[in-house]
Order: sequence, then structure tokens, then C-alpha cells
Amino acid sequence: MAKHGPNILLTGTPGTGKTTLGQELAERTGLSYINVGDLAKEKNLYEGYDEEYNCNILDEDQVVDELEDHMENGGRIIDYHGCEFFPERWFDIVFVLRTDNTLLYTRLQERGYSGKKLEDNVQCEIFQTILEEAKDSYKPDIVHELQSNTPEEMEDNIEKIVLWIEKWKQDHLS
Ligand code: DAT
Repeated sequence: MAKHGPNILLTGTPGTGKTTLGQELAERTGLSYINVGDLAKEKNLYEGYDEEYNCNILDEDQVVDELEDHMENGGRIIDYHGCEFFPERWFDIVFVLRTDNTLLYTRLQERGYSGKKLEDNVQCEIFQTILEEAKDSYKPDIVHELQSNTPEEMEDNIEKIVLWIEKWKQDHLS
């Protein structure tokens, strides 16, 4: 069955703006936005509990099973702070959001992160962990790094991706 739209992965360290970007893109293009963290919570897709970080451990296989039909239909925007466990074939394009360390630190503090959780997430950004993971998991020509420091950059990213989606639809659906 042909896809009715492209599948897009938005990834990056928590706090870089994936949710804001994904929801706005969905509103402007009609694609469906799926937040993997929320999906896991809603359907209880966990395989245990991490005592150190006080959070549930995602059951990656169950998440993949749950998303498979969505991805086959196409037109999905997936938001998650990791990317190596999704099948490579799912995505037409991958965006890795990046934020300056000091800005990110403040955003995550405002979200209520502190201590080790805050430090580890900022370090994840400093070491470009998710960018490297994306480059290792997908063809380099579909992985794009996006700066997400200011509202202007957010708007610029939205506009560029909306144009990319329109072009994809022209090339594949007409
Ligand atoms: P994520 O889904 O990656 O965790 P988010 O969309 O929830 O991130 O954004 C975290 C906070 O940062 C939220 O208050 C919105 C703000 N934010 C995100 N991207 C931004 C940007 N480019 N400029 C200014 N603020 C931004």
C-alpha cells in the first residue's frame, strides 16, 4: 500500500523543542503527531523500572509493534529522544534538534529536572549523543541537524519542513 505522506522522525535531547515543533507541523500540514513517551505511558509499553533515574524503562519491541501500522500508512511525525531502535526503513527524513548547553540547562530546570537527571541530559547534548546515534542509524543524506535556540529558529525550522513536506507530496502523490 502506498503511503499517503512522508514519515518524519524528530529526535534530540529532551528540551530541544521536538514536541513544540511536531505539534506545530501537524497543525500546519495535517500529518499526525505521535509522541513516543506519551504513547508508552498510555499503553503501558514498559519492561521495568529504573531505580537510579526514577523512570520506567521503555519496551522498545512493543513500541515498534505498536507503531508499525501507523508507519505503513505514512504521514506520521514521530517524537522521541532516541532513535536507534526504530527500523531504518520507517523514515523518509530525520531531524536532530540541537540547543546551546546553557539554554538547555535553563529549559530543563524550568521543567523540574535537577541533580543527575539534569546533568546527564545536558551532557547528552554536549557530547552530541543523539546526533551521533542518528548518523549511525540512518543514511547520512536523510539526517539533518536543526538549531533550536530561539523562537525565530523554531519558526524557520517549521517553515522549511512544511515546504519539504509539500514537495514530498508533489513528488509522490501526484
Ligand atoms: P522536547 O519535546 O524536545 O522535550 P519541548 O518542545 O517540550 O522539547 O520544549 C521544551 C521547552 O523549550 C518548552 O518550554 C518550549 C521551549 N522551546 C523549545 N524550542 C524552543 C526554541 N527554538 N526557542 C525557544 N524556546 C523553545
